[in-house]
Amino acid sequence: MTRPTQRPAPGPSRGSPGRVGPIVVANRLPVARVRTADGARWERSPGGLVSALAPLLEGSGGAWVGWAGAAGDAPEPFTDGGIDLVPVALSRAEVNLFYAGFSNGVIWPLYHDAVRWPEFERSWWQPYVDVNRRFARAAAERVRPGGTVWVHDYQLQRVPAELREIAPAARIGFFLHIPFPPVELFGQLPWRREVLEGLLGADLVGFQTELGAKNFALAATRYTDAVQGEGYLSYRGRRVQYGAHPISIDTARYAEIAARPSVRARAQEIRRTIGDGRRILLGVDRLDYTKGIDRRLSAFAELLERYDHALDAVVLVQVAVPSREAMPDYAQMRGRVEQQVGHINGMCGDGGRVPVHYLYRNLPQEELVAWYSAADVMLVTPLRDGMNLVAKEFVACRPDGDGVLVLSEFAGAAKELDQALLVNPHDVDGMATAFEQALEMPLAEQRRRMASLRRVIDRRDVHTWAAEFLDALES
Ligand code: ADQ
Repeated sequence: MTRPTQRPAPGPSRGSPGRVGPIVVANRLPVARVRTADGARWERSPGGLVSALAPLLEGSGGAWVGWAGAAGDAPEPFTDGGIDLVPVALSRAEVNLFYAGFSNGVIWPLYHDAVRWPEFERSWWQPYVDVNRRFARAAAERVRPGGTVWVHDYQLQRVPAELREIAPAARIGFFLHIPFPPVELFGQLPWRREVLEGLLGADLVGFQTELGAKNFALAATRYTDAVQGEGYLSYRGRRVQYGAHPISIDTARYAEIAARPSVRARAQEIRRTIGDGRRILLGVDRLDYTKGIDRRLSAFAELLERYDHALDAVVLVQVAVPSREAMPDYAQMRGRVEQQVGHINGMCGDGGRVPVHYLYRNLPQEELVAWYSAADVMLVTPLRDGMNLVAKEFVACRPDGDGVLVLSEFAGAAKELDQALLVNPHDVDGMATAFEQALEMPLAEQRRRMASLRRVIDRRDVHTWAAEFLDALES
């Protein structure tokens, strides 16, 4: 794991001396326990959320409330890298019922347009409420009167209301990292009112896109006594702001890594060895059924059929990060993807060269950036995605301004990155055509599109995102 570089917080209002930092509440703490030769130690987790929020918290009187990742008793609160960390305990049963069950078996599929059927298992709801209450209590113990609490994501939708009960003077923000579904789908949820009431405990509810924000407001006015105002909801005598606050990446950090001589050399090596005269198409995803890896592989197989001498022309590298491996849906998905890779390579490979390289692992950040830099075409084709940071990371790692991004119109990122080649990930033929178009795109057009994409992530990086959200919450 790489340790994110600490950057000063942007803007005059953030991180200023004497300013009290927020209490961040997220399912996971920003550190993970790693084994070492002489025991174990905490290591800062990589990722945009951690690098955006860490500078706001360090030595600020703020804190991060979250689960440390192991079932059973929680460690005592401690400080790491200048951040006060407040571990919340989850029993083995709660990891199954609250996390794997309700969060990932009901909310995750339902909010991703039910691309898998959500299991409305009744015994999962109460553990979800109980665990959310525990997170709220831990936050309430830390927050000062009038202080700010920023709650994150779909595992903790009841926290704002639970927290308001016990800390009514707090400023409470909630950000949903995944989509908020259309009301016709959301309405299927047997606990729809309780979930909405949970969110309505916040002063500001943020979404990745305008559509998510609209879906939420419609559901709230339909299933609770919230009343629509001009850009806000009136709810039980309070004003609940809501809106789109699209997350971004640490653009400067990715660009800096991509410019390192060692990374450029590694990218050259990848082109020479894996590319070997062929154009490289790249996919990088958590192995999740929402990411559309299977349909992408089908579209690549279609492309191979269309190309003469395909084996000498193109290669697909699919990097898949292990994810939720204990859940049957995920294990099946992995099996299907690996079978498909085997099938394509068996049909089209020649013993020496294969058309698909498949890596099932986490990569160190420098290695990931080298892959982004080496690719000719980046394939980001989820069936539904809140944002998709991989699309933005690819753009940040193209210092020469070449390369093509093929992007699903169902990723939140498509709203901002509209100069990508947008595709419908369900349309295998259409995707194969877009892959062809990407491979044949003249360099001048690649550069023109890439410059436009780059402007988007230069204008709004993850630090701007965090600062804007907190400014909106505290104003
Ligand atoms: P995710 O569903 O996890 O996030 P995404 O936004 O693509 O999806 O983020 C994945 C992260 O994992 C990226 O930062 C990427 O660099 C990293 N990663 C991918 N493959 C890797 C590999 N092999 N090795 C190491 N790192 C790898 C959820 C939502 C998204 C939303 C984010 C942030 O589902 O829609 O964009 O939160 O809000």
